[in-house]
Parts: sequence; structure tokens; C-alpha cells
Amino acid sequence: MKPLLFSAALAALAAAPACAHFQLIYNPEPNLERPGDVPLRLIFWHPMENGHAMDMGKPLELFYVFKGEKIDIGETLAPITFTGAQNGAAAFEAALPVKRNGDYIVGLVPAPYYEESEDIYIQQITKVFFNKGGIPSGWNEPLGLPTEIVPLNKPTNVIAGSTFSGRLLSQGAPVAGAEIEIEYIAAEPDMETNAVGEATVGPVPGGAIVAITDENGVFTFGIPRAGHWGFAALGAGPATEHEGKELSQDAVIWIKAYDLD
Ligand SMILES: [Cu+2]
Repeated sequence: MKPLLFSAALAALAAAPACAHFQLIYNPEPNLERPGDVPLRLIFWHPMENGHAMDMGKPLELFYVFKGEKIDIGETLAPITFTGAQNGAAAFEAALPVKRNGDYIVGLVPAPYYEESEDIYIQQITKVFFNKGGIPSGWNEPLGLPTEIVPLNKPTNVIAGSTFSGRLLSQGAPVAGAEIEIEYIAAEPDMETNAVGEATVGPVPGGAIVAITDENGVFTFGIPRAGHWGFAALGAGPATEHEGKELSQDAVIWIKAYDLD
């Protein structure tokens, strides 16, 4: 097991990009009180820099897990154009049908994206969490994805000023020594117009914010402000090639932090 973990960690470091792109599954509010369809926006973007948006291909898989049951919602996908601060890009809308109380974990397996500047494919396997009624029902369970980050704090109501920890898995096993990139949605997308809103923060000096997983695959980050925070492990997945080119198969999760006031 040790050599596998070691090589995965090396691959993650080697895959570190020049800029921090994050796959979003976005809705402003993860805590729900009523049943109904929750609209989602799938956007591949540079959310902390409020930067370049990339054209998404049709996702390979979109689903949610509720109390251990996996339900495909790929048929709700419809193409949209997301208008970022710099450009417009092909994105998708979808809907999460919420009925009973509990945790709804949404999982997305995007089509590999070809990044011309690096001559590689990128596939960011992404999870986001919704909860209805304040009743927990499995947010801390892995979904069995090729690679994923499993939260160790409830991801739907992290308090700004507290910490968030997660465990990085590849094929179900913890990945030690992996780089975790951390991002904040600086300008939240508008659900009506599919355009970017007003930026509330600028990028930090010195490039990406990074944590490293420990021997159990666990990382921790102090959450300094309310909003949507994303965590990405680049090259953590088992697939390393797509159509004859290098593939960075990444794990991404999103959490929502609130001010305690
Ligand atoms: Cu990028």
C-alpha cells in the first residue's frame, strides 16, 4: 500500500497547475426547509480570481446520494452559458429533487476537459452537500467515487472562524502527502442571469492556498470568512490518461460557511 500512496502523492504535486481552476456545483443555499427542486449551476471556472471560465462538455454523470441510495439526475441537465468577468463559457443547469429531511450529496463526473496550454485533460470529480430540516443522514459517508474528499466537519454549516477538515481518498484508500488547493467563490454566480456577481474579495498574493494531507489523508484549514469554500486534490484519481494524453483526475468538494451573529 505504501508505494501506491507515495506515487499518488508525487503525481498530485507534479499535476499542480499554474492557475487554480475549480469545478462548481452551485446553489447559494445548502440548508433547505421545504421540499422542491433545487436549481443547480455547473460551472468550470477560476472562482477566487473571478477569472477565466472554461467550456464544459456534457457531464458523464450527475447524481445524488440520499441515505445510501444513489439516484441519477443526469436527465435534468440542460446547457446554459455562464458569463464570467472575463468571458462566456458553456456550462449546465440541473435540478436536485428534495423531498424528505436529511443530507443530499450531489456528485458530478464531468467530461475530461482539454487544457491546451498544458496539453493535458482535466477531470474534476466534484461533490456538494445539501440538507433539509437540519437532520443529518450521512454527509460523512464516502460515495465510492474514483477519488473524493470526505468531510470530517458537517459541510453545510461551517462557522466562519472555525476549521474544516477532510480526508482524501483514491479508490477508497487515504492519500498521504497530497496537495489540497483551497478556494473561495469571490463573486457568486447569479442564479437568474447565469452571470457572475460583484467580487467581494481579491486573490491572495503568492498563488494558490495549499494544505498537505497527513499520513491518514486528512487536511485541516481555518475558515476565515462566510461563503462558499472549495477544496481540490489534483491528480488524486486512479485514471492518468485520456485519449493518449495525460489526465489530471481531481477530487473537489464545496462547503458553505456562515457568520455566527
Ligand atoms: Cu486554471
